[in-house]
Amino acid sequence: MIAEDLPAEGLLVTVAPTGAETAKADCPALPTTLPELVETARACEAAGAAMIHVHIRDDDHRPSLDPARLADTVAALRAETGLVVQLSTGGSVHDPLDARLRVLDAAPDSCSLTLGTVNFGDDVFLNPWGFVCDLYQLSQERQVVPEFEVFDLGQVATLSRLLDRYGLPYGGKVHVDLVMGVPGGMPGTADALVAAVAAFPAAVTSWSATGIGRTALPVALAALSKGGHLRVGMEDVLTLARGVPVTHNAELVERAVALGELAQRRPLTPSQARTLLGMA
Ligand code: KMH
Ligand code: ZN
Repeated sequence: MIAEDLPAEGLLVTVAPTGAETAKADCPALPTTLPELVETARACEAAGAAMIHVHIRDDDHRPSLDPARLADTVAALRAETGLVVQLSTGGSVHDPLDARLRVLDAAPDSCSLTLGTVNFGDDVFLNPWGFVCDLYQLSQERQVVPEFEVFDLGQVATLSRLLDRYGLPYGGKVHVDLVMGVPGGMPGTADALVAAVAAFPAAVTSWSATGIGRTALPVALAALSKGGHLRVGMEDVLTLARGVPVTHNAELVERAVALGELAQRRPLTPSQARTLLGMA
């Protein structure tokens, strides 16, 4: 593939349409089946998304890391969209570490890689240092581009430690996603975002941010004002405003694109996103 020039004002919009935390019974609009996910991905690509962060569900709509299902999902998204396909290695808080490592067997373009353990509401999202190192080295070996998920400020220091020990990711770019406003992690505020961005190692080449729930808008606006990119989707946000439920992930992508337009940023195409992330 020929590397495309990247416009300075380009905005990477990533959609995280499903997650592992919301029950289908509580939110029928959540895409939990493969046909629903593909339809969502197509609509979100048309609305301006360039990457999709994927969690899959089983036939009962429960979170799953089933290897065959993951491979089928990657194949279907590649066949039906041009989106950069990122599989979650975070899974749900109940998934064992070895199953999370096996996600890379599905050969996605990208994988999430969380840089440390964090309280996650009443649960614990476990990411011990040894696991972070194993997952990182596996991503290098399998030529999968990691997206470094940061839930708390100390995890930025862990990114420096990881890069110092094992070098750059496959593709040579370092892309970070700030996940803000999780009960147990850093708050979804402009102040916390500025502190995290200021602490990034020099090797970081791009970053996005997402705010959980009602922190979505303050985080998105702060990210745009600091030159960051946006992750949106029903993994993190289920209402557009108080009492106004999201009925389709594309609504959140459209809102991200509209916010970007106000900030004079234009959505990157999937092909431009591949250049940004070191995949081209
Ligand atoms: N579901 C959370 C426990 C990721 O996808 O890598 C973790 C999560 C992060 O969503
Ligand atoms: Zn996720």
